[in-house]
Amino acid sequence: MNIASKLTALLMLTAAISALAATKTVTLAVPSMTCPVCPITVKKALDSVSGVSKVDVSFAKKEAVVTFDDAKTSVSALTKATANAGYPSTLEGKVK
Ligand SMILES: [Cu+2]
Repeated sequence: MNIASKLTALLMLTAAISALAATKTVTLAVPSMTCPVCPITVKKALDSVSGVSKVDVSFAKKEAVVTFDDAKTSVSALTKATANAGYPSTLEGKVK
């Protein structure tokens, strides 16, 4: 193998690894938020999940938009975290 093909192989491997550890954004429906203070609790619960980089909770829409590293956490870990905080949630739409 010459250097050029070794480099190409390395680049392909790097691309494969970063494709595995992708940043995803999901919207969770959190119907049990009943007052404007609830989103604070939901945000705290989601922020504490390792791998989560961004949380936006909307009380008006009763949903949480979460950005996370799917190599470190999963949608089920996120819904479990909100449920443990007293706010069961479900995935809305698709994982992007
Ligand atoms: Cu509340």
